[in-house]
Amino acid sequence: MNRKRSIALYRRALQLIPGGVNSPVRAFKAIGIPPLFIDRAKGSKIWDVDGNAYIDYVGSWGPMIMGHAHPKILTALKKTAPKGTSFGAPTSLEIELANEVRKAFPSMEMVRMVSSGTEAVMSAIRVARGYTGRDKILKFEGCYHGHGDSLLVKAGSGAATFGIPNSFGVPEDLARHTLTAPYNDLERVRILANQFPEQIACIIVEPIAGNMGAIPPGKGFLEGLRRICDERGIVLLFDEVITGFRVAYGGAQELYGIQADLTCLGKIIGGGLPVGAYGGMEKMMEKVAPVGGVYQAGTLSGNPMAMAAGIATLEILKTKKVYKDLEKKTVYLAERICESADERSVPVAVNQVTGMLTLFFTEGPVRDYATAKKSDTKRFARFFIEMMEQGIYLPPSQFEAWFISLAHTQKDLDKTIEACNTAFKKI
Ligand code: KE4
Repeated sequence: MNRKRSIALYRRALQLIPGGVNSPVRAFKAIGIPPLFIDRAKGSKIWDVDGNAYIDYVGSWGPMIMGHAHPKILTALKKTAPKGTSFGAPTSLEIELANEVRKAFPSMEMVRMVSSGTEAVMSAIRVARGYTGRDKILKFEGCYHGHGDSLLVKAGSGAATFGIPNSFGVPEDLARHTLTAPYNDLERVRILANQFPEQIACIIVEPIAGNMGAIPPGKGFLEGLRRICDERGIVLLFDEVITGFRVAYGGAQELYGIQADLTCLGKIIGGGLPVGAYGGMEKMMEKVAPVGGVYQAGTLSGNPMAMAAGIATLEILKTKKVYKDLEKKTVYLAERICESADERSVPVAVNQVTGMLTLFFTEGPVRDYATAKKSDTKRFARFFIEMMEQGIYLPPSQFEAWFISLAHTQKDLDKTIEACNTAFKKI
């Protein structure tokens, strides 16, 4: 495929933007080739600036569950834009979207709109700390919750329980307040909760991990976290920025029947425009300014264009059939990929939950970051390039989830499988 224009644009971008991209994963660093520059998208397809078409499984990293340039979203934006794009004042649209979110997530008794998942998580953690008066938080290795300082922390070496920064610019004194445990390891959570009694403000978890590749919670994991939090007055914070409206209309909370105390959302609720949201029990959310003393603000929070796109998106998603359709497509793709790999004796593990999946280049099972990291990332890179050459656009990292949309057709899925058959033979 000719990608001359992408390469030329990349060279130009490198002179103006760090790494030529506005978010690191877009740079294709894990693949080792220049990134594609995208011109347009429609439905399940995306076109690069050289006119090459691809079936898209990135979906803007989750938001485009209804497919790109959905007519209902475009209509909503065309109706809203002429009235003005931002007022810095409340509008009825914010009430409408908050109400829809609360109907989908009954645990979110009150909701605050922000402009990204990172902002939602940063704010929710501040609420948990303000509500409990405690400083520590506990997160899981391999889970990503945006780039807030307290979350850019990894497990200390050896037996060290305190977190250490995994980014320059994060103060050690702050990182120390972040404890980490392996995903699906309830025993470790219990040990840390006992080691730091009444010091942990919240446990934050991706109820289905998407940022080490897709990894569902093990049996009893979420229930165990709920119990530990109830016993110790710790806030249970579900980061549903990916899973919210993705795995079910009510996210992982609906799928597994577990309520969080605070929930973070993003991606899908903006329909492709910048939106994040956090919310939860009224007794916690009433701590948020201007009612309470936990400060949080945002110039473009509740932006009318973003609200309109979000409302239109949830309108499309709120029918039960949507998730049955998504589940069928996801299972079909996951099963065919496994068959294809088996026929060509390529060791893989495929994890899938409605609307999202990850193909790991390792025997598996993949149930946490340690097992995910056993994947052959060089083989993944070769697979990615082979699939791209055949018109399939995958997330450019082994440790991300593929996103299926309502717009992916049976033909798209079968073309993807044919491409896998060829790619598995060549890598
Ligand atoms: P944003 O600030 O990127 O809107 O959301 C941060 C975030 C929070 N929580 C979860 C579970 C997330 O997955 C994310 C962001 N996801 C990544 C991809 N896995 C966004 C892609 C990127 O960083 O460019």
